[in-house]
Amino acid sequence: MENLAPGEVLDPEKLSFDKFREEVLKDYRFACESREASLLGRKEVLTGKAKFGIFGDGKEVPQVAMAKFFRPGDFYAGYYRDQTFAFATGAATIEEFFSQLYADPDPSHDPHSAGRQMNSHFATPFIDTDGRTLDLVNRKNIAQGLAPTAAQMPKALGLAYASKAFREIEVLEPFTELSNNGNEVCFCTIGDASTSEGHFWETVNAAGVLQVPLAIFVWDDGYGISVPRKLQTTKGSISELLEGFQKKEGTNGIDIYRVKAWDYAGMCEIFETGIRSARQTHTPCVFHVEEVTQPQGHSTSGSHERYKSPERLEWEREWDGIKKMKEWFIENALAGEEELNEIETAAKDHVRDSRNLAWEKYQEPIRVQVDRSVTLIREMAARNPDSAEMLEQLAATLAGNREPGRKEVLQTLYQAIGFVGNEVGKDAAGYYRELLKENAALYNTHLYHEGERNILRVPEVKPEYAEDAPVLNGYEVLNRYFDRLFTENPLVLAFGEDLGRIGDVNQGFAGLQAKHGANRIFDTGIRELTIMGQGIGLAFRGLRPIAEIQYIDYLLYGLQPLSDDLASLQYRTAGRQTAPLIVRTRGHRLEGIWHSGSPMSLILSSLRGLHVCVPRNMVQAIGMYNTLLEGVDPAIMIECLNGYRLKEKLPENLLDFKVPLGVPEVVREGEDITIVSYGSTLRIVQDAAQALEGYGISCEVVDVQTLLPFDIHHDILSSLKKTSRLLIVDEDVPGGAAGYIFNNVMEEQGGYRWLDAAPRTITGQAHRPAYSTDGDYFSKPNVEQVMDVVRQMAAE
Ligand SMILES: Cc1ncc(C[n+]2csc(CCOP(=O)(O)OP(=O)(O)O)c2C)c(N)n1
Ligand SMILES: [Mg+2]
Repeated sequence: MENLAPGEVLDPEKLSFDKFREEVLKDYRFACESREASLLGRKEVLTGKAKFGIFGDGKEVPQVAMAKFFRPGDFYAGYYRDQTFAFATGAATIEEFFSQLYADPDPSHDPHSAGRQMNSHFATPFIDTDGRTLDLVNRKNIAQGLAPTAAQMPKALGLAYASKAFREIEVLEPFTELSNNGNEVCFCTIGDASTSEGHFWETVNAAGVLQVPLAIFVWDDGYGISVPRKLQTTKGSISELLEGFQKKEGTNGIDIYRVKAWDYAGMCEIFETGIRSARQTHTPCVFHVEEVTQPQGHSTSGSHERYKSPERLEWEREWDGIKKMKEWFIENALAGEEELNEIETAAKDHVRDSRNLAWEKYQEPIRVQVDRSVTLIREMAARNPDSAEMLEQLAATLAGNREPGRKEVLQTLYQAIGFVGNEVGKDAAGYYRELLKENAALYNTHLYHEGERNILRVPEVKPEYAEDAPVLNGYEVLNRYFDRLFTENPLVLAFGEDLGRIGDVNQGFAGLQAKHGANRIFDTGIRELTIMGQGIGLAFRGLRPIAEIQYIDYLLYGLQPLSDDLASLQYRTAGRQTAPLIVRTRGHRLEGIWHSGSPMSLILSSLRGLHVCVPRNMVQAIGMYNTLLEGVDPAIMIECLNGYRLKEKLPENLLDFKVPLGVPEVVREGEDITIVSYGSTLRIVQDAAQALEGYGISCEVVDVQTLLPFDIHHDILSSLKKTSRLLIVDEDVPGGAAGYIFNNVMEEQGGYRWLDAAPRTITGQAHRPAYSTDGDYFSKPNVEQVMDVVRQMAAE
């Protein structure tokens, strides 16, 4: 195919017959290899060499057709059925497929997830080890999938939206390594049953409104595990249901196509049409791929005979895509049965060899560990005749294990050392510790970026103030900052509900859309889930989006992609992918049940993998934005809702000063008690500290500034060493973020050793905050409460 760009459309009339034949036979080979990988993969699970398997059998032919139109620069966001697509696009090899199935933690064996993901979750690198974005426009890009159904949808919207941004935003023109005039299509796949999720509908609607090059392939095999289509989809047809979205003359919308999964030639033709239009005109499309089969059932966890009728099973055998593709070759005299049989045999051999190689590579380092452990245990036995028999038994069991894991090695060593003690078992204990370290590197790394752009390497730069520095409302300080930021940094985009025209509900962006363009600062529909997805996708593609959740109380609507996808992304790709999205929101307290939330413990539990910034005012927030933009990790910024109208001095070095993450600030020095807080309650604490002076109590007030990372230098401990008393104040629920801080100071920092009085927390009430001033006073921490507790503690 030397005359064709990779992924370019085949036109039989332009090609010689031989070349055409060669190309379609290659597709047949990919399909056969993929089927073999599914069959063998299932066996590996059933014989115990792998723990779980989910395969793409039955979906091979649509995927080789789809792969033909996937070009360098394009993106894929899909789910666990798409191994054939990964093979056909060159994103994965069969050997890698098996390495992932075995959970091989060596990233050179499973480069997609370093053994951290279940099988068929592929990923191509988006950044290098130093955090630099790669030349994505020259690569076929696979955004790693995830198990939650339809979770690929929100980010797919963002991946497609980036093409629109690159095409329309003038200041992005120089970034030719990221985009070629927005010609990149995002290919998105989803199962028929998963279209029942809200994620699907919100994404389709947003794509129809925004007009972005998103191509959605629905693999309709009639089931979501055991639940049939008629219980999933109104009228039993997703394409029929989507008809109202159809784009017409003079409207926006999407194009909807219906194809049959066994019709290779028909799919090639339709996919080509839809993808070309998406690429050129940014019209989104949905391909409803019907009559897909699932020869081995859903996964290795069950058997489909339990819920499919004998007739259905018979139909699936008859309409198997590979069988039909073979018939098509023969009917059209493209190849004879013998030639096709040879391809099938070669596919079997190749898959078997790849599997063997993957297994050998997976087992090799473990066998080295087994051998060394057995030797060490036998040495201990020689030196310790009393325990020799038991030790020999342990050594023999480990040596005899035909499929040992790292876990068995460590368990055996631990037991053996237990028999003889650390003295006799000195060498084994040393080896044990070495292995713990090695395994921690394999299994517990890459939650955040660890290379050059590690956020903790960003040094502090203090704000500088002119003598006559203006004193402005907090929102005005932010507004000046965003204006400068959008002037200097072409990669930033900001969007959310009411963020464009009116410049957000608190005017941080007021007037900036008119100045910097409606394609850089813009309004979205009310759809928090896909606003987050839009941000994730844009960040994947090398941009620096700031995506808004209007009030933190509405974070729950957008939490799923943040938690499942964004927070786990660097971990589950072992650092090969990141999406440095900044989620901007506002919270803590204003008015009533849904505008006063401070759900920090919800965030702390669900968003490990993001940084959590809780600035006390807007200048601190700006310093944190600047720091975040130096790194490549995602983050959430919680501005104080009641802080926008507080007066602050405007720094001169607006774009340059940086607040380091994980470094608390002592905002008031004192001797008698350390009060730790952040965000809006910090002001309450400061007022209380001031008033407590009148009672002769000297309070040291510490602003933690960020909850993740948390006090990396143990500054709170230093304060505690001086005061010997600790009070933590915030407005999350009891035992929420205050409990988290408590745990950090007591356990991580060993703070309990310095206490002269019982440590305390003051938090919001367990119920939601009641409406109005009195409701706030009795629902959230207040000055008198802080004073009262401090006075009690001082008297202890
Ligand atoms: C949010 C969520 N709920 C439930 C599951 C369990 N689950 C995994 S696959 C699946 C069925 C998906 O069916 P479909 O979308 O048709 O894809 P198929 O597997 O048939 O290709 C379910 C319910 C899940 N992974 N995520
Ligand atoms: Mg299905």
